Amino acid sequence: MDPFTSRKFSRAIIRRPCREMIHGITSAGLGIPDYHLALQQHKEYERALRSLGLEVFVLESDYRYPDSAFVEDVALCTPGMAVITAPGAASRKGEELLMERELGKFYEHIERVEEPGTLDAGDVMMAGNHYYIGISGRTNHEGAAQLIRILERYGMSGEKVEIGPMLHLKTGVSYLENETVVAAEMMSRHPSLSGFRKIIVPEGEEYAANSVWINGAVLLPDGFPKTAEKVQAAGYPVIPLPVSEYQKLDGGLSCMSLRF
Ligand code: CIR
Repeated sequence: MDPFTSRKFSRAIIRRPCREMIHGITSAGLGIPDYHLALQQHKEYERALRSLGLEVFVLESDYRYPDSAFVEDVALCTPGMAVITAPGAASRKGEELLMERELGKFYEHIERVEEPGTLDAGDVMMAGNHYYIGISGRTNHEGAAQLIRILERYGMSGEKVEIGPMLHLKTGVSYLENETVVAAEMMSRHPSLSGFRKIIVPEGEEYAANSVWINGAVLLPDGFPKTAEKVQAAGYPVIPLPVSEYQKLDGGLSCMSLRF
């Protein structure tokens, strides 16, 4: 397959936030999320996925895991197999087992990253058959090396990307297919990303570097007009979505779903 062949997603998995989300991990300093507003925003997110033709599977909230609405971190969905991750934050360990059960309904082949490897899939950016894997506070070298070995067994490839103090790789860069990324200034200069056309997020709008390409359109967080304009000018229809309550927990749009 051409490494830059655009894929088409037909399904998504999301998990409703739980009331305990107010105890989720955060460094944002934006205050405590409003659970009811978060639920509304989640439903809007779900509607947007459906409007793009996806069949959406909505998992029940799980009070044991305050961060469990951020489903993207606990699994990586590739076209031929899924990888269950080994979450890098202690309070999130166990979320991946819940997701393994769900993905077993869709995937014949399921692989696992195992400790001492740790990996949050928020650190994994898929570009065709090649995967960029951020080395972060959540994803260690061992976890990334395991993932690369798994990908290679299935005819794909991966490389490690040092990301510095950011939470996850995709906090600062998202792949919009067509050899294009939207990236925060700092990430846009990263040597690993030199081959991509770049849409650089203006200063003050860094949060919008986490966006989601779905079947030609781009979901962007609401309230970042300059980025929206740039993404639109690059030829993508943009769907702005309010996700303020997730931002308060360091979560971006991409973390809120698994698309496959
Ligand atoms: C966490 O710290 O794990 C959650 N509060 C936010 C996770 C966001 N996930 C992501 O960026 N992929």
